[in-house]
Amino acid sequence: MKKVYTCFCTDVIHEGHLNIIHEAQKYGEVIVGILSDEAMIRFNRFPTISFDERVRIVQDLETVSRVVVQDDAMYDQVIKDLKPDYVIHGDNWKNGPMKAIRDNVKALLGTYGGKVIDVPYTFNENVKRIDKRIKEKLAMPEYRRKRLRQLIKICPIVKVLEVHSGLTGLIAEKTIIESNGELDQFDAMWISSLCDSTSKGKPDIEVVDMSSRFRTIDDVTEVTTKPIIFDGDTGGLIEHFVYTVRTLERMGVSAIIIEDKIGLKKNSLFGTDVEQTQDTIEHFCKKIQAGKKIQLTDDFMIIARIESLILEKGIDNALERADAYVNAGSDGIMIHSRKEDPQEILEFCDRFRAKNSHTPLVVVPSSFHSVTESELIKHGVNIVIYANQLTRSAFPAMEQTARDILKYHRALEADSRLMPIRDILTLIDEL
Ligand code: SPV
Ligand code: MG
Repeated sequence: MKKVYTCFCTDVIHEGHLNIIHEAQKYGEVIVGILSDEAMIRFNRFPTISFDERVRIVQDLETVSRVVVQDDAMYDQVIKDLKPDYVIHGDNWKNGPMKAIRDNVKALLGTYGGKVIDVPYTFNENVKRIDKRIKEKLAMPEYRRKRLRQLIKICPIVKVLEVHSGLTGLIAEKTIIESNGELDQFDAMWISSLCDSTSKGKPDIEVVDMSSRFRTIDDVTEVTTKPIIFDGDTGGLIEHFVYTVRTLERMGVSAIIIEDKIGLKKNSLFGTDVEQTQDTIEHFCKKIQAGKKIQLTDDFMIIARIESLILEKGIDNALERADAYVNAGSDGIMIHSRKEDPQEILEFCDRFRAKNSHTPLVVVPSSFHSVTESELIKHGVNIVIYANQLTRSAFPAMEQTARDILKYHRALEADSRLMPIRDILTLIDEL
């Protein structure tokens, strides 16, 4: 009997999947691959049920002869192991980022005479409704909040993009690319104090109040499902910080990062060019402890950000603080630097990891931007935040358009760089 293989990355079996199996049966015995969690989050979205449950719902189908694990969105290993005569898939993989997967499968099967079967993709009202339900479940506070901890366990490094509006949220949510045969997307979103303030035309000095910052979170959560890390600046007074923690937790935010500064906060990338005061270890530990005590779930994370390198106090000072903050209950450590050379950051990470193998480490490579994700992984970093690049790319593009309209007294000259009107009209999905 011929072997027909298909791969599912789904939390529910709907009529589209049944149709694929039905078609597959016409060609031989049906083997279904279940995409691992690790591969699914790069390729599609976070699963709403466990991997074992996803295996079980397919195993229960009488029409499926065997279920196997597929560890990678690319089929290389599974095709090598199974040598299927056919690989069957919905024809939606003929376009977009998934085309690379189909091309790869076709080439692999071609080496021994196997064939690809494309079946018309089922995307009727019923399937659309199921798809929407799953997305909405992922967006719910109780699901979203715990996802950062889940991602830290699953991902070699959690990739986080700055967002400050519904629109930038959609970019973090939906951008998926294929590069060198791998699909990739961001895992989470960073509500940066710098970019949230900048988008309101205000300096990054905690002048944009918490109500306004929460409003930004609302705008983002309305249109996305990915988890959120909130830039809490200094966290403010301890008496105020506990309220911030409660609100964020209720909103479904996964983590707050607070920096060990006190008084009038200025952006860290000014370094010692402006006056900035580091908090005492004792006082900052009290703030962490107060936050940890007030939170209601085990999901929410309070991450301590160390400013010792920014303030040129050296790695020993940073390590002493890291130790104290972890002992005070901090769920993670963010270490920051404004040097272009990542050496200092990497040395901190190595020395921290030598003593502490488990506390998540976070870095924000705005100045030391040459460092790659794979280098950071080697040095024990768990979360990388691209903290301001979206804002910095949008501003010059918008400014250039404004200049061109002024210069030419019409919009024609700017138009070739702009998104087509049709695309902007259809960018936002309606409910
Ligand atoms: C932010 O994005 O607001 C940050 C990171 O706090 S940095 O601007 O590098 O200090
Ligand atoms: Mg900030």
